[in-house]
Amino acid sequence: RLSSFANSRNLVQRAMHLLQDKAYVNGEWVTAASKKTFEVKNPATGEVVGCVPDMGVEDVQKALEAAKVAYESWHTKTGKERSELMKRWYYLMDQHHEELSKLVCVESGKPICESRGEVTYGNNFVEWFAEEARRIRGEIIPSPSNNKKMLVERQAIGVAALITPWNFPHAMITRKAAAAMASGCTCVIKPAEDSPLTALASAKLAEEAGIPKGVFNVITSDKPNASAVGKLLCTSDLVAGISFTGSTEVGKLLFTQCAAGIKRVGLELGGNAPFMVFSSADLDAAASGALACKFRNCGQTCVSANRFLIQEDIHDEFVEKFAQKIKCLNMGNGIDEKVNVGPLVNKAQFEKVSKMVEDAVAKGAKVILGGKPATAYGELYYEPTLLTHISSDMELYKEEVFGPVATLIKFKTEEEGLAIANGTQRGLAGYFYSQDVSQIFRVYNKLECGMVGVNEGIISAAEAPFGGIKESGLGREGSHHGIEDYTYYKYICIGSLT
Ligand code: TXE
Repeated sequence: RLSSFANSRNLVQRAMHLLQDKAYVNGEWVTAASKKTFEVKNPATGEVVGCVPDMGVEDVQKALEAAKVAYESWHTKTGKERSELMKRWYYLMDQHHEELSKLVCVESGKPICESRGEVTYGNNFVEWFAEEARRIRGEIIPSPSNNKKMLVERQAIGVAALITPWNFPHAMITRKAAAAMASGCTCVIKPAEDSPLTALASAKLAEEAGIPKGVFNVITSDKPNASAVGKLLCTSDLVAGISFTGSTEVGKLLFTQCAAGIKRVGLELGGNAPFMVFSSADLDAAASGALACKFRNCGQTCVSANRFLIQEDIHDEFVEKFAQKIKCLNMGNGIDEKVNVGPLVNKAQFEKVSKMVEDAVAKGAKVILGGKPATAYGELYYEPTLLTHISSDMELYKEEVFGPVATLIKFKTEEEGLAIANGTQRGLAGYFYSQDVSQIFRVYNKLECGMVGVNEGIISAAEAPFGGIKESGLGREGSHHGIEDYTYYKYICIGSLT
């Protein structure tokens, strides 16, 4: 199987030494106790690109025990010591940038140019949090009494369980794990069943960097095992906190399971981002921003624009400009440098997109471009699609489509546009284009979401806090706020020593 990975495409051969067929627990490469495995397929071609252990609760329990033991020595290291080890990990990731990018590309179907961007973005979190490890500060409280010293320290919570999705196989792991490790936590990571190979490659580099055993553990499980493994992670006394990125449905389930043990929970769930274009906007810039925001990763991004709200008087001109740009997209197997739209990740996502478009068309949506599977490329490809005449009863108005489908809605006034933008239980990202300064201040203030792009369609960076409100989640990842999910305040009151 592994040789078929190499034979099938010369371009990925350099990734071979990072390609693992075992999970990484307590510094060792291990199989599942059941000896079961599962295959990882390239969504672009359907070819098997790897095969990894299908682990169950027995295996996860061992990983948690190892992480708990490792926590004792990891959190008592100085910030500088953790920082130095993490920097070595970062340098190795940077040196293996191209191999990591190719793994991202073949296991998720993300075009290679974007996969490289993801690896840069993902590596940045390791660099950022390696530096942050040295800046986790406490406080001295002005004491009401001369006989008492009052201090506050930030301490690591313990073992962090990290459950990640397939849409950013590298960055979702580094964004969580680097923050946890910088704080002094140890991690047990369960990557998505579609994309465990990049996670294992990061483990290989952690091993080479000398990250101590038990600090960074990766367990791999196929979909049928996900709920039992998830339940153990949420209920085990060995786990201090959970961080999850994925669907709102699973996020709510994990939140409920964690409630019994009052565990720390970080949730980064689905969005339903509005992308507003006002009359005063630079329409060429808005169309370029819309293209990047919508079609990046084939629309499978939680901060992707889900509803384009266009002010009435510029609606038709914007449709024309946006359509021209969409027509220039190149679909195909993402390992080809010229491709910028790949396949959807799996059959379930493909069916979700197809059904949502069928539902919209049946309820009156007008297809300007696309609107059907792109079968000439393969099983999981869907044509870049532009729909107008969208109404609030359509599924793709209410829920994120998570595919290459742009839906346009007209609005008359700023108030009406904002009411549509905020009329959702999701609140992750929101975008708008306007050249009117007072409108910019009014609108960003009123948008109900955790992140706002103003005249900008791509907003995420290691330096900035990523996260949502409403049902889009809890907590922030990245920036100096990223350590909050993994630390707690310990107040120390020192009385007189005499
Ligand atoms: O998500 P799941 P899916 C949204 C997006 C997408 C939809 C469904 O709208 O169309 O979710 O995608 C693990 N206990 N996002 O089905 O099932 C699973 O193994 C513990 C948005 O892929 O939530 C994987 O590791 N874990 C999102 C992870 O959860 C469980 C990214 C995500 O899978 C589990 C992905 C359980 N019971 C999808 N069930 C974003 N916020 O970026 C599944 N998992």
